[in-house]
Amino acid sequence: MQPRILIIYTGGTIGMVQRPDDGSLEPVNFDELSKELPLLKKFGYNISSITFDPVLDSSNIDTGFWLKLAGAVEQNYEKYNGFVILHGTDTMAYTASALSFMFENLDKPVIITGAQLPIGTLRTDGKENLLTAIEIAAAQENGVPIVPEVCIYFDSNLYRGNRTSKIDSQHFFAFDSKNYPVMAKAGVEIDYSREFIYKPANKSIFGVNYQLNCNVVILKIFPGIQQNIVESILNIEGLKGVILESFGSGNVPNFDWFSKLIEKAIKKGIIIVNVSQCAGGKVKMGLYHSSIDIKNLGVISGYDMTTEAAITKLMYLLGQGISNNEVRKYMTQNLKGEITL
Ligand code: ASN
Repeated sequence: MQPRILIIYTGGTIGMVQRPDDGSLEPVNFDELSKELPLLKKFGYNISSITFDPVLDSSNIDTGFWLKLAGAVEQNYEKYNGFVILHGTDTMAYTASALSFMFENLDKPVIITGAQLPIGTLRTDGKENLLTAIEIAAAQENGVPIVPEVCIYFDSNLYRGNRTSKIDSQHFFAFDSKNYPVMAKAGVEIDYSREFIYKPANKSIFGVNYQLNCNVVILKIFPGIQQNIVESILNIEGLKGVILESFGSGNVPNFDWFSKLIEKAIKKGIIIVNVSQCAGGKVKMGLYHSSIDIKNLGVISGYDMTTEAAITKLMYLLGQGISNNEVRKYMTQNLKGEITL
């Protein structure tokens, strides 16, 4: 039987054209986009598509968009062998991370891709990205999908979605995954690194968890950060969780005022997770004296999680109506391959 693939087009540069009035790029619908791709028929797959209304520059997405996207996969889950999501690159890593936590018992490929140049332009990267993403979404071995994960495919590389960050806005090599190996490389053949691909252990029913809590913030530390700024952030009404983007292996200024503000926030029940500003490596609180205080105060280590994975995981866990202790516990456990412990 022909593989059945659903393309979900949400927007992004891949489907953009220049506005006649000011020359800026904005997304158009999938009919326009598919005019550029008569090649799709050559696959011999059964390919259907749905287009989001409105199509979006991915800078405009919010958690409502994730619910809608996850819902589109859920409604069509049984009918298709794999899914390709066309998405803007700017927030693609956040969406990939969020979906990885929202999906339960995923056993089919969900491959997210997009482009740095619109598909209608001559030198576009969108054609290769889309065509290979479709091939990966359809790839099976003995009737079983090769990549049953939420992934980002971009510029010849297949990445685990929740390990990926956007690292370049100008070049086709727009994404990287410093702390987890590439899961497939597309050259003459698509070369899968099977040892790095998740294999679902038991067959449970696929579902989506739609509960997210957005009362979270990312606090990036920098030399010169002021007490009143940190104080204001940590006192935001209703704040439940903070991703603290620290230096190097988890270091922060060990000024007295800083430690006191962290202590007060944790005592109020705010969960603080330490991730590094470095793209590679991991948080090791206590390695340097400059992270001992926050460790003792109860800041949680995010180990080698990306900021994108950490913030979406925190939204997901805080949405589950579980105790703070449980949120803290699961934050430091590997839920969807997002963390190396
Ligand atoms: N601004 C665009 C977006 O994220 C960038 C892109 O897709 N390359 O929608």
